[in-house]
Amino acid sequence: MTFRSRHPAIDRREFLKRAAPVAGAIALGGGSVVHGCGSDPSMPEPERRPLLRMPPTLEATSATLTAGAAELDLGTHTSRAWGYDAAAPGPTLRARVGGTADVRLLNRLAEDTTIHWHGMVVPAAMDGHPADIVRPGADYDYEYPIVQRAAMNWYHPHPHGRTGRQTWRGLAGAFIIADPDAEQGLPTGPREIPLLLRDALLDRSGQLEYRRRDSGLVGDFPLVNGVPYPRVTLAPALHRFRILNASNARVFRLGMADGARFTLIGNDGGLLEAPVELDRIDLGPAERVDVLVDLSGRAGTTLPLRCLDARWTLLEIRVAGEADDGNAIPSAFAPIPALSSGPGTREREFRFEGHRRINGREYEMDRIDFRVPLGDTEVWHFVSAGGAPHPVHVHGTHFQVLSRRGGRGRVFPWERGWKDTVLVEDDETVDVILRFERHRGVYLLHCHNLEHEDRGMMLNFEVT
Ligand SMILES: [Cu+2]
Repeated sequence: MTFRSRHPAIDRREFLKRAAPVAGAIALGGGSVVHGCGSDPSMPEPERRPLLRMPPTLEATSATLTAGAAELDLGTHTSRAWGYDAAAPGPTLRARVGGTADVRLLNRLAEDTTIHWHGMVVPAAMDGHPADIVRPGADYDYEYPIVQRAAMNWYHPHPHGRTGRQTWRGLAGAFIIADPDAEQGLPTGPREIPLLLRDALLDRSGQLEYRRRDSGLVGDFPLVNGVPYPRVTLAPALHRFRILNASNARVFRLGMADGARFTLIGNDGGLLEAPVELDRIDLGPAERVDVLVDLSGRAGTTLPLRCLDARWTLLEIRVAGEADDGNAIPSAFAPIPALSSGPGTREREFRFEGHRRINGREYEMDRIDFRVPLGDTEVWHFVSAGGAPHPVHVHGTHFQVLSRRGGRGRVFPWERGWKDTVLVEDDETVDVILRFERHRGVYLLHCHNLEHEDRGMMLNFEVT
């Protein structure tokens, strides 16, 4: 049975009746911990799981995205939300390496917004910088060539001080850059499945709720492509999952329930050099992984994709149907040349302090905090100084992770190759090497805990 939210009084009564065992805890809930979750979620795991939805697909060569109101279908009822083209998450954009993106944003919200193309190397004026604001009722044409490797990137708002709320309300979508040559032999079509993971909170009337929380807003139940605890039925064949952590502040510890292994093949910056067998991945906000799961020979079984530390079954995969010979897991992909430093390599240190400062400073939109010469290779050190985890994100290029000192003390398989976001936990320093090769102009370095970002944990730098 479902009910619609057009009559708030009835909806609220109905919701409280359905959610009676947990309703009293909602006002007290919403723990500030990033790992794990409370025991009284505002949307409990249902006995009958709703079907996984796929966001609609749009060719990025000529697209229009309208930012405005949307409805989130939670299975038991709908919640008001925001979305692109009335969908949360918004359409999955697709483009090819060597092609172009030409996307017009229509801002039909009642407040300023921008679109940032997370993971895309674009000219500064196309990057959705907070200074390039799009007013309510106004439009903006984002147009740029696709000059980077195939990968799953994503798009979301980046207006200063409002990114957390707008993204939480539902403004986010995947952007898949394809390269048929590099990706030869990998599952496509219905065997390639984008999974946008996030967490959420509902208020007492069952509506999606944003709360101000300096440490980062963490929800108490998961949404996968906008659906709470969904199920999907897949054929007994190899599948490719393109997974994005689109949450504001939660780290997802991904794994299969019975410890089954899966094959990591890529991350933020595209394919790794070789597949890696894993039973667990820690995915911080804004990070992506590209994973193969072999369902052949598993017809009639059910595989739960779990968030291990929150103890959520994010997605129940039911295997059914005819087997086909399909795809095999490749043994290797293209080599990734390592960036290397020398005696003259410039180094910079960035200390992420508490919930709002980098190197003692809060963000100011008109201040350039440092300058980087185009084409120079540099080593940057990201230091956690309280308030972690800090998922550190660099605009305008990708980097390679050299080392992690202190804390977890190692570079994980999902941090190899090219990255644009790296997770820095308490007592850690993460060293990365990078080079800006494409565009001059003003870009951002910031924490992708969106509440940290909104409170000022962000710097402007200019590539000169
Ligand atoms: Cu942070």
